[in-house]
Amino acid sequence: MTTRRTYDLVIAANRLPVDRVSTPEGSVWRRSPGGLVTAMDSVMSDREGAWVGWAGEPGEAPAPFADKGMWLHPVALSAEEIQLYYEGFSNDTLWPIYHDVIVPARFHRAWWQAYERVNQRFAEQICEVAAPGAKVWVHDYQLQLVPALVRRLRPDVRIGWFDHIPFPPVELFAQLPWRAQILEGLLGADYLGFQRVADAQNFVRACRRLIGATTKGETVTVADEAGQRVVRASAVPISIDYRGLERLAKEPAVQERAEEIRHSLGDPGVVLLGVDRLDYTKGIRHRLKAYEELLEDGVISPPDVTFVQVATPSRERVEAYKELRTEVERTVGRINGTHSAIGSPAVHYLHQSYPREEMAALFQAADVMLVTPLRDGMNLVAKEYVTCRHDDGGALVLSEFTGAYHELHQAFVCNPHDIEGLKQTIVRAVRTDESSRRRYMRALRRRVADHDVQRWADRFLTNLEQAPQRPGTATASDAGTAATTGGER
Ligand code: GDG
Repeated sequence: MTTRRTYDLVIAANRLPVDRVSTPEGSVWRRSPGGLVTAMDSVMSDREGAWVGWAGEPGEAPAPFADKGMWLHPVALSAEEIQLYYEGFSNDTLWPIYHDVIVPARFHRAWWQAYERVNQRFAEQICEVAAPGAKVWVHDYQLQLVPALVRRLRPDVRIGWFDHIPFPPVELFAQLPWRAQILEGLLGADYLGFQRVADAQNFVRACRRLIGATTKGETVTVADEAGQRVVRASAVPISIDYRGLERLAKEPAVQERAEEIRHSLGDPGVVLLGVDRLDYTKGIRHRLKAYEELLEDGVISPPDVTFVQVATPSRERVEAYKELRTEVERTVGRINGTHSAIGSPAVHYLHQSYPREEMAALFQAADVMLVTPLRDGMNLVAKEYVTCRHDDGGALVLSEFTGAYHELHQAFVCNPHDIEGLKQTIVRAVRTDESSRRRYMRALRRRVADHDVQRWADRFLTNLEQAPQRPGTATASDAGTAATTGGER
């Protein structure tokens, strides 16, 4: 019998950080793009640990394997579970509820049951690779039951959970038929990290109002078989690998590519850029509407101005995403039909995904970056854009409904629901004098440089280590806050 290796740090996320790709030499594992992977990659580069997650294909899980110094432990999901747990409960129930119900949430008991089943499987596999007393770091809305399930199996480990998306106000969260189970699942953790202070407060309030928990400042007191425990919930906003990305953006090949992109766009005076997963939360429709009206009003026009929209394919089997794609593509077609000239389209719409180098070049080619989500946990694209502008050029238009808005104060701030206001903000970003724009960009870059992803991970892990476990050991920030009990119902 072989002894299984265990780890002091275990990451658990819905997806492993790799995708299987076919090459002429056979299939190989490649790092997958996306915010969480990019963030955790640089965090794990100087730590040893295991990562538990789904490998991206239905059916039996591949055998665990090592990759870039990390032990990857795949969790199996059947085709039916992908449909019920991932596309259904995670992306068609939780995602809309947690993003202000921009589209209606759908509730199905079979989706919930699959969610429970898959969370249980994740918990069991985490426990297989966690060393005694290990730190277990669970990520995101797909795995909210995992903290309590792990605690039941392994009371010796320290459990943290980080919420990459917003945590909704109690009035919206209360719609969830399984709201109590989700809160109890999360309260299995020692520490819960959120993007914004308001998200942490929404969680604490939901515990008080919906399950009658006793709360005090950032803490919730939980009673279990072992007595009373205190769970802390606070804001630790995620960031990016500033130094790594800046280094990439400074590479001569990337800078040459940025010039080449501008040239192939016809060397316009102003390049506007949007980069998003094709998701209804990202405000792409509102952005296109504002742009179309600016063209109609004659305020801007091609070939002097052009707009590049990268819309990375996402969740293509979920109905709301299919409808969004149809609508966005119809709108782009209409704008181009009316406002393009031969050789100078008004909108360059790219429903594709690109390598990191190309993204860095695009960011450098863009005079104005449009980040206009209706709701977004953080939005890493905003931070990536300013990081790539080592020339202090460019301007960032940023929605106040992103987590990034709470950090990037020198952006051109917009409310994307207010189309008139959004139009004015875009024009202001284009017309503001260069020296002011450079001053804003320098300040934005400083913020991201000082609050990069390594700092985020250190803060999360320190909070996890220091999380109080018994009443009376709450952190200093709670001093003087009156206790509130479940009476608010
Ligand atoms: C969730 C939350 C939160 C996109 N297209 C390509 C590509 N990307 C990369 C971006 C960025 C990431 O994907 C997207 O991250 P965002 O933060 O903007 O948005 P979500 O995917 O919705 O992420 C969000 C995040 O989790 C982290 O906590 O900020 O609020 O919704 O890194 O650059 N990368 C490459 N090619 C593409 O075509 N290489």
